[in-house]
Parts: sequence; C-alpha cells; structure tokens
Amino acid sequence: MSLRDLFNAFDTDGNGTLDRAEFGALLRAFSTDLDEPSVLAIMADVDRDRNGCVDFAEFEAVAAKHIGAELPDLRYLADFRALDADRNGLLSQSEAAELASRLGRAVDPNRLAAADKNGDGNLNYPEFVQLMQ
Ligand SMILES: [Ca+2]
Ligand SMILES: [Ca+2]
Ligand SMILES: [Ca+2]
Repeated sequence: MSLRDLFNAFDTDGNGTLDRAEFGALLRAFSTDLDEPSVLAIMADVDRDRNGCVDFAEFEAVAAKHIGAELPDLRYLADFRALDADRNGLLSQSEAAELASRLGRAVDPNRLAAADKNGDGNLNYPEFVQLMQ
C-alpha cells in the first residue's frame, strides 16, 4: 500500500481532498488521545494554501516529515475503515464487535480489551493491527 492508497482510504467522499473530518479520522487512526484542538492545529500546519482541505501534495509533504519513508503496516486498513461505521478513525467497542460478523473472525473479548492499550474504549489502527495478528 502506498501513501496514495492511505490518502484515498480516508477520502471518504472520494473528492480528492481530505476535509477536516476526513483528515481528523486519519490522524486519530494513527495517534492516541488526539483531541479536536490538536487536530485543528495540525490541519492548520498541513493546509499550506489554507483552503480548508488537505490535498495529496500537502499530505505527501507532511507525511514525509512525520512518517518518513517507513509506512506503517497497512494491510488491514481496508478492514479497519469498513468497520469504522461513524468514520471517526477509531473503532469503538461496538464497531470492533462487528469484526466477527463482517470478517467471520471470532474475537475473544479479553483480547479486544487488551488491544485497547490506553483503555479509552476505542481501537486506533496500530492497536487494531495487533489484534488482527
Ligand atoms: Ca474528501
Ligand atoms: Ca489545502
Ligand atoms: Ca468509529
């Protein structure tokens, strides 16, 4: 999966740019405890032309800075996005519970609870990857 695939996975409406909600979902999926003011601050930094959306060039520039050449393991990203019903970039317990019915994968509730490292009741993407392995 490339940076472009990552970008597209969070471009929910497929219009080629990430609006605040889409970009916020991407940030939350890869960070822990990111509140709305932090999302806005990062967005203000990334959105170079200040049009309120993050386009791919803007994303690429910032991803190089923050992610570097090393992309995280993205092979479960499509499943993660499919389960994230409210598209906020995190899997709540009820969203994660859909894992069994959607992917035919039984999930031990204890493993689910253990995967939620910071105990906020949500799984971000790295926590989800651990659960799937
Ligand atoms: Ca969009
Ligand atoms: Ca922009
Ligand atoms: Ca969610």
